[in-house]
Amino acid sequence: MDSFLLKDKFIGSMLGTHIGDALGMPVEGKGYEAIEKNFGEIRDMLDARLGAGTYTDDTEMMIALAESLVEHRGFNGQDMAQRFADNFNPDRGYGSGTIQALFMIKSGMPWEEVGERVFYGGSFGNGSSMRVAPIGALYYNSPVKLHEVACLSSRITHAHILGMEGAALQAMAVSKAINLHPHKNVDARQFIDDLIRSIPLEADIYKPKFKVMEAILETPDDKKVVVEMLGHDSSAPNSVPTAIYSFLTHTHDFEEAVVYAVGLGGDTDTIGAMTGAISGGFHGKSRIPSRWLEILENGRKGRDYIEMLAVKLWKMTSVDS
Ligand code: R7I
Ligand code: MG
Ligand code: MG
Repeated sequence: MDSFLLKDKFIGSMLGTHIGDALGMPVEGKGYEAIEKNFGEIRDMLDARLGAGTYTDDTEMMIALAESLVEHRGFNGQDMAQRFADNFNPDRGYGSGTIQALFMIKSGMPWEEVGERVFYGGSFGNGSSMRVAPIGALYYNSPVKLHEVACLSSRITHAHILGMEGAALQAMAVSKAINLHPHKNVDARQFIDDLIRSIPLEADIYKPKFKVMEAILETPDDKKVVVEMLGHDSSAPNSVPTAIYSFLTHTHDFEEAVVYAVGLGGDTDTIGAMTGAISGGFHGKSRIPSRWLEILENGRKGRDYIEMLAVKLWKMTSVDS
């Protein structure tokens, strides 16, 4: 793949996370009917919480994860855990299990011991899936390494098998999108088949979901069925497949994919963030609407900082290969 296209895709995937997160943030927790009734389609970032275009825990954790990968030229569990804890801003809205994990890290507990203590055996929330765009990018060319690092990064806060498999699936979906040419049509069934073949799925939850997904690929406008079948809550099994579906049913356009994901209601910032990561990895930053890029928060760790991290990850792939 052309190196500058690859760079555009790395940036697209990480800014895509920020965009989906910020677009979905104001309506997190609302149903699709309530969103339709009160807002119609959400195509512009609304002023809520810390302001229009601001990110939540999804992007804040992605930033910490990317900082750690860059600093250590790969995975370092203790450092990544520490960065999650150091970057933690409670005003951004974190899941309760992750807050517990971050306090255990802050108290000095070794990172390998933290994840399993959350919810007595590990969380299956989507908190470790929403932040993995940098893993999908850095290891776009090394699926075995991608799988290993996605699982390890999840273990820090989400040690449940469903949390780890969700993170691995989401990271692999990002890497597959990065590997596809943005001007060619995507074969959705092929994408799904490749995806489930590339992750060793032990738990019996994701595979049947992907079968259902194949059956409803032609009817994305029936939101009731999509939400009933795939889910839209903050567990990984009820949100990672939903994000992949949002991308696969709207591969032609970044904006349409993310607007659709947010319009499904429920965990809108996170399903938006994960869809944005995949779709942004497919299209690249250059095909993301400029009105969205312009409104993203851009303070010390905002839009430009995220782009800089993406460029550093891209440079790591060209040096190593
Ligand atoms: O996964 P997590 O960081 O939450 C992420 C969500 C995203 O929507 C963010 O935007 C933010 O709003 O929060 O936090 P967790 O608390 O680990 O998991 C999220 C939810 O998954 C929990 O609140 C539970 O409802 C559910 N969950 C579990 N419930 C029971 N038993 C996850 N694991 C378990 C479990 O083991
Ligand atoms: Mg969030
Ligand atoms: Mg959320």
